[in-house]
Amino acid sequence: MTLKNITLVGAPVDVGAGQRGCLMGPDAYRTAGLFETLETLGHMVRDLGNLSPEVVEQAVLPNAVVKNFSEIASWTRALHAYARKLGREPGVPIYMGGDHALAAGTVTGHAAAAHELGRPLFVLWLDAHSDFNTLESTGSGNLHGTPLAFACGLPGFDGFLGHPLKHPLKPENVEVLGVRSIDREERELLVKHSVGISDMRMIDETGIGALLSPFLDRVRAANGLLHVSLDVDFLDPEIAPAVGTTVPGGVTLREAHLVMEMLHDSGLVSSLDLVELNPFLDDRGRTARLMVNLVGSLFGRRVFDRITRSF
Ligand code: 6HN
Ligand code: MN
Ligand code: MN
Ligand code: MN
Repeated sequence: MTLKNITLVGAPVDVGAGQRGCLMGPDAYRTAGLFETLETLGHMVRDLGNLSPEVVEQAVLPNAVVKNFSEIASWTRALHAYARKLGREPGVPIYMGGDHALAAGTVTGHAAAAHELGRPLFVLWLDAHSDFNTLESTGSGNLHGTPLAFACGLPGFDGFLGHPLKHPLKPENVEVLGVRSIDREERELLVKHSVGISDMRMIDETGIGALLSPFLDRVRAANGLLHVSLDVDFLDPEIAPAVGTTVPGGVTLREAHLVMEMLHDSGLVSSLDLVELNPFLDDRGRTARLMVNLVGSLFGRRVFDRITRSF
C-alpha cells in the first residue's frame, strides 16, 4: 500500500448551513480518532489545527434571501488560498468541516493548483444534494447549496473571491453521486451545464461500483487529480443522523465502504472534504465514528487485511 503524507485542516464554518453546529465538526473528527486511524494505517499525518478567515467588507447581494454572504466570502478566500498552496505540495489534505460552503474555497483552490501543475482537476461529489444553486436560484439562501455551481464558473459569484474565478472546473469532470434532492431551477442548471449525475435510482439499478468505475477510468486516462467532497448526508440518515439536511433513501454502509475502497485502490484521490457533520445532532458520536471509519477505508484499511493479521 502506498503511504501518504496527510494534512488535516479544520474549517469550522457553519453559517453556510440552515442549522448551526457544524463548527464542532473538526473537533468531533479529532475526538473520534481520525488522526490515530490514519497513523495506525502507516501514513504520515499532521494536524494543522483550525483555520479562521480574514475579515471581508459587506458585499452587495444579488438576492436578498442569501444568508451570511460576507462570512462565507471570508471563508472562501481563506480556504482557496490554503488549498491552492497545499495542492501544489505532495501529500493529501483532508478538510474537516464545517458545512459544505467550505468547498467553494477548497475545490477552487485545488483547481487553481491543478492548473499550475498542468493537470486537470476532477471532482467526485458524494451528496444527497447537488449543491448547484447560484446566488440567483437559491430558494433557502443557505450558501452550502451553492459551492459546486461556483466552482464550475457559473455567473454571479465574483463576491466570493473578490474577482472572477480564473480556473473553473469543467462540469463534465464532475460526478455527483448519491443525489436524491435537487431544486427545480438547480435541475435546469445541472442539465444546461452537463454536470455528471448519478442518482439513487441509477445506484439501485446499476450498482454504485459500476457507476464509479468509468469515472475513475476517465480521471486516470486524463492524468487528472481527484478531489472528493464527502457530505455526511450522502449516507442514509439511519446510519448517519448527525446532519441538518437528512434525506431518506441514502447510501448504505456497504455501498459507502465500497466507494471508499475503490477510491483507495485507484490511487487517484489528491484531496478530500469531510462536510456537514453536525455533532450537535449526533447519537453518542456514531456518525463521527462512521465517517472516520470511511476515511480509514479510503486510506487503505481492508477487512481482509484485518482478518489475515488477527488469525
Ligand atoms: N448541502 N438545495 C437545498 C438548498 O438549500 O439549496 C439544500 C442544500 C443542501 C446543501 O447539503 O450541502
Ligand atoms: Mn452538500
Ligand atoms: Mn493560472
Ligand atoms: Mn447534502
